[in-house]
Amino acid sequence: MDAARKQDLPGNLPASLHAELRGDIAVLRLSRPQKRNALDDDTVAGLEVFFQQLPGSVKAVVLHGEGDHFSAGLDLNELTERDFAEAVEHSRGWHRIFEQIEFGKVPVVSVLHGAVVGGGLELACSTHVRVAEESAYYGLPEGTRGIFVGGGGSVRIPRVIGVSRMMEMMLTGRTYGAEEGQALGLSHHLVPKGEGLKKGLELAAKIATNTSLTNFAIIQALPRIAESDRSSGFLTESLVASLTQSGGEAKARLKAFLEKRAPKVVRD
Ligand code: 1HE
Repeated sequence: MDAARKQDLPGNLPASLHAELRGDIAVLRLSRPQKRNALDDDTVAGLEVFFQQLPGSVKAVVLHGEGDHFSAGLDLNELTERDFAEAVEHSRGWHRIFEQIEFGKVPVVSVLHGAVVGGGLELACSTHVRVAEESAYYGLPEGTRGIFVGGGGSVRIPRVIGVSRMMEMMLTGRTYGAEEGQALGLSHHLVPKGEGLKKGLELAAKIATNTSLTNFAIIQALPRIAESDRSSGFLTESLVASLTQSGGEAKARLKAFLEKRAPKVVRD
């Protein structure tokens, strides 16, 4: 790895996060396998530092987990010590930080395996592209623990699988396996055990070849358009489409296609 570029990544991360640069892709690993990558305050604060301080040279992020599980969710040890006001502040903190992931500088690909539960699923659902290994399973044990989602799960997860399904998961403690999760849209790609990171990096590399303006429009404008009323959505879409088309890189890419110098669309 290029040592000079590595210094570009935030150096002040907690031990539970490991970051490295692979070209223009930043790879962030949840590194607390002894606690199944449970998300304690230090780790979540570290996520904020990482995403806030991402250098401009980074075009996409891959987020994955060390050990047998992506994440066991909120660190339940810390939960027992909070009063009402602290709990609100804690939840609002997760909201702010996960918003930075979803509406951040660059697309984020997550690689899921083993337990993707509670806050781990909330974190996964704030990423843009999700790759699951066959070992992945999804759950929302909050219901059975006497608590509720607090990391934006009730906003994001219904947008992926629907309110009814999320409600049933929380009420009954049901988990979905990797294949079911793939069918439901919890993951976009399903790969064999041990191949998630490779696939995640491959997808991130493809994403990195898009123009920055297009990636910006996709992660910033698309979800907002989808949630606005139709007439505002159509107007915003026209403005964003015109903005992206006016870029020099877009013009060059369209010209390359018309001159038969650009690849055709091929079936994967
Ligand atoms: C933890 C946590 C945790 C493990 N907080 N310490 N999330 C949950 O309810 C899921 C809780 N965890 C589990 O169900 C299991 O740990 C797993 C299925 C994920 C993995 O099982 P396993 O057998 O591989 O590991 P383990 O033996 O249960 O756990 C290993 C250690 O990790 C152990 O600590 P040790 O000191 O006894 O070795 C566990 O206590 C610890 N550990 N998960 C704290 N979550 C913003 S709101 C979000 C709300 C939520 O996320 S609620 C859902 C919480």
